[in-house]
Amino acid sequence: MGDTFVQAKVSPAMVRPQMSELTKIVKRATEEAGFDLAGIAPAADAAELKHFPEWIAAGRAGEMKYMQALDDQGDLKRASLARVAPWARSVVVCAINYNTTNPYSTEVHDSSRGWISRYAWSRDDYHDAVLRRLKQVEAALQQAVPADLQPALTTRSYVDTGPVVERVYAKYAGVGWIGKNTCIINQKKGSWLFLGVILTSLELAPDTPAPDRCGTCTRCIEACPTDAILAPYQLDSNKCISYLTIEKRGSIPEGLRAGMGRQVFGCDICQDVCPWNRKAPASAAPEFEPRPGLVNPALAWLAEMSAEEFRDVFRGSPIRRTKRSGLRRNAAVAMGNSGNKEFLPLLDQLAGDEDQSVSQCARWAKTRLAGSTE
Ligand code: B12
Ligand code: SF4
Ligand code: SF4
Repeated sequence: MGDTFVQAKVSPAMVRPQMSELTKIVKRATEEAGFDLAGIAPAADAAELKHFPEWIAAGRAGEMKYMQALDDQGDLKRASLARVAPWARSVVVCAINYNTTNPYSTEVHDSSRGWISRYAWSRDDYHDAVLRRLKQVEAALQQAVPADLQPALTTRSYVDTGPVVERVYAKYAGVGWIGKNTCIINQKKGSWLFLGVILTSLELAPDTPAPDRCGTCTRCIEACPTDAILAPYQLDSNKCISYLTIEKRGSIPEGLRAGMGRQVFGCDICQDVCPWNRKAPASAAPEFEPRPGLVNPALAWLAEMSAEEFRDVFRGSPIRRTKRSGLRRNAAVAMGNSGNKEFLPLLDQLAGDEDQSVSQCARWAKTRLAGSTE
């Protein structure tokens, strides 16, 4: 969750002479920690942030309450870093590639199988994998600061949960541009990147913002099955399959179920079709290698998973976020969209499930499948 911090007594004049030396040390530390990309952004409020309150006001965050967290003055925490962390002078933005040499969701067509998004196959939850590395960089930064300045130094590391719209700072740190699908894309690495940020009271030398290289392309907007990308750079979470399969609790709005296809956790489509991911390199980090069975998983396996098996298979995995209930609900929807009538007996069984969100989606899936001509 976002925090509000008291301004630390740091005198920018005191640190400026060491700025370039410290910047070099930080950059080296990000490499040593295993990040693929890193850059420095000023902690100022960037122009893109003015869209954030509009986005919240339009209800685009759906039920994600943490996105709507307010500070003591009643303002949205994430709308202004200058307000919520006035002591911060620089944001160190780090990115790590999580891509592996496995197919894209747009390349697999077995109707008995579903899709778990690429980022969630890994052995470690990315929050842990990224935070561990950020802490290493943070420690190097703290060590590099002269002893007399250390009492005035404040640093905070975040992956997702800080009061920071990470992609905006990633752009200004030169890590990548914000694509029309709203993801950060790097010219060499593509967009299979996790981001992490370190806020610091130090003034470090900022990088140049990454230029937008989407050009006239609109592939992601056209490929999105639920029309969740309302316009370039504008995503409605309520319609996004990633939100529906991971964040949405209870049942899934009926009108959106058909568009979900066979996605059971997250969605990669708007990145799979992006030309900048055509030659995306594989990650060097071993912890992003997939767990067995998660690349293009069997839908029946997921739908029939006992509580015990769910615990075993997904121990320490980001998939725990949707819980067993969410995963089985999503698998039921996916079976309904599969056109594969072999799922009818299993859906019959799930239609009587004690979990309402599962039984509701299974009943819908049965009807859809029975009427399917595939
Ligand atoms: C909430 C959230 C979601 C939500 C909402 C996504 C969204 N687009 O906002 C949901 C659940 C849908 C989601 C899905 C995914 N997420 Co997410 N998510 C977040 C989180 C926690 C906050 C994002 C946020 O603040 N959104 C608010 C909106 C307003 O911001 P935005 O869409 O980025 O919009 C900015 C720009 O578009 C900009 N803008 C720029 N130019 C223009 C021009 C105009 C005209 C306008 C209007 C706006 C505009 O304005 C906005 C800022 O105010 C971040 C972590 C973090 N703390 O930042 C991770 C994060 C963005 N997610 C991430 C990932 C990996 C994903 C998924 C790929 C997971 C998956 N495979 O299912 C999908 C991708 C879907 C997509 N196309 O974005 C990564 C992205 C890495 C990257 N390369 O960009 C992040 C950074 C997590 C991390 N630490 O690595 N996510
Ligand atoms: S993640 Fe999927 S549903 Fe969400 S915007 Fe991208 S293609 Fe659309
Ligand atoms: S698919 Fe095209 S428009 Fe969409 S993010 Fe990639 S380059 Fe940009």
